[in-house]
Amino acid sequence: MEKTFLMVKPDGVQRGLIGEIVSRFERKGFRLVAAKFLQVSQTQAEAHYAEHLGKPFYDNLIRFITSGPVFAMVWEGERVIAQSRAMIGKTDSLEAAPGTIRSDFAVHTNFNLIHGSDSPESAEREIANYFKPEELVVYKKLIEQWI
Ligand code: RTP
Ligand code: MG
Repeated sequence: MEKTFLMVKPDGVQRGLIGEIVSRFERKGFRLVAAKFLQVSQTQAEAHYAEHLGKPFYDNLIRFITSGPVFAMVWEGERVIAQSRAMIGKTDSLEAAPGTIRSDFAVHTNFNLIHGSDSPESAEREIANYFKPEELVVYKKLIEQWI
């Protein structure tokens, strides 16, 4: 089954939106595999946003993601990478479709509340950046036969 890495960013934590955001993925029918409340280190941040190195917003991005605690998660489910990106919405909240997390709660591109992996390769790399393999919990939920 496909896995993705999702992270409530420092602004989402400060605004008290961890519960709201986790709830959306639970209700959708995805399965929580791992979760961790942590402060992102400089090294983790640079690995996380390596693709943006050299862009004008890079320094701000690293400062922001290390500025306070985050809620990091691994979720599993059918097409979970694409579906969670759809639930999150476009990077700029103005372009995010109504009903998405960023449309419903974000105002600014730099404070867009949540990160979601954009491909299977990113998901694998990002999960490994925050979790040890043994921290991913394997279990069954009987309700999944209905999802
Ligand atoms: P994320 O990686 O954080 O989940 O967001 P994303 O895929 O929607 O956006 P991405 O292109 O990966 O950019 C990472 C973060 O950089 C900031 N950003 N600023 N033009 C800009 O000023 C600009 N473009 C991107 C955003 O905070 C974005 O979430
Ligand atoms: Mg991205």
